[in-house]
Amino acid sequence: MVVSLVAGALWAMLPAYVPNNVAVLAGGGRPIDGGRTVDGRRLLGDGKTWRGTAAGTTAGVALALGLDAARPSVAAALGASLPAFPLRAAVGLALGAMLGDIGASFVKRRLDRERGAAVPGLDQLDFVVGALALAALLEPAWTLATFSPARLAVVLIATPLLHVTTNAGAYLLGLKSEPW
Ligand code: CTP
Ligand code: MG
Ligand code: K
Repeated sequence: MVVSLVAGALWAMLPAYVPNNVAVLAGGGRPIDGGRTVDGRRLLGDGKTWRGTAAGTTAGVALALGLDAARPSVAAALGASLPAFPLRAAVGLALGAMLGDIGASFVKRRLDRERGAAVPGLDQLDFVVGALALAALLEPAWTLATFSPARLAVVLIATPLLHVTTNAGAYLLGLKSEPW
């Protein structure tokens, strides 16, 4: 019961978790804002690049396709009910996660925080909000059925914990310049 709930919630969110981590590995090159500033502050900053965003989104969608292929055997092994990903849901979760993170950078720059500055809460949940919002826009019935209130509660509790640990790990491995 609990295993099924937690496994189902995390499985549903995996295509939204992976894009940010892949962007860290693939990032670099031209920033999305092209260096533009508003009131002396960068629109988004050098931490949001075309390459990172494209690679992150592609990885999230590819992962969803892989999860679909693995779903029957994993579900049977765990005795859990796991969601399948229609393509539009996969794109919504992966691209939405990237857009949520980009939106947070926009907000951070308006608050005069430099690239890399930590904003607790925003940093850990921006991509969750973006992913769920774009999935809901592109595949509303699937999103409503997949993210039941119980799964949503698991997502909101587990995501900040996972985000903090993976980013601290990436920092210790020298992949990321800040531990958040
Ligand atoms: N990254 C990227 N493109 C994105 C998101 C992330 O290229 N859309 C890469 C960048 O190299 C970025 C790193 O991943 O520096 C870490 O991502 P994140 O912590 O989101 O960016 P920050 O550099 O901390 O910048 P910000 O303060 O704007 O969040
Ligand atoms: Mg950061
Ligand atoms: K971020």
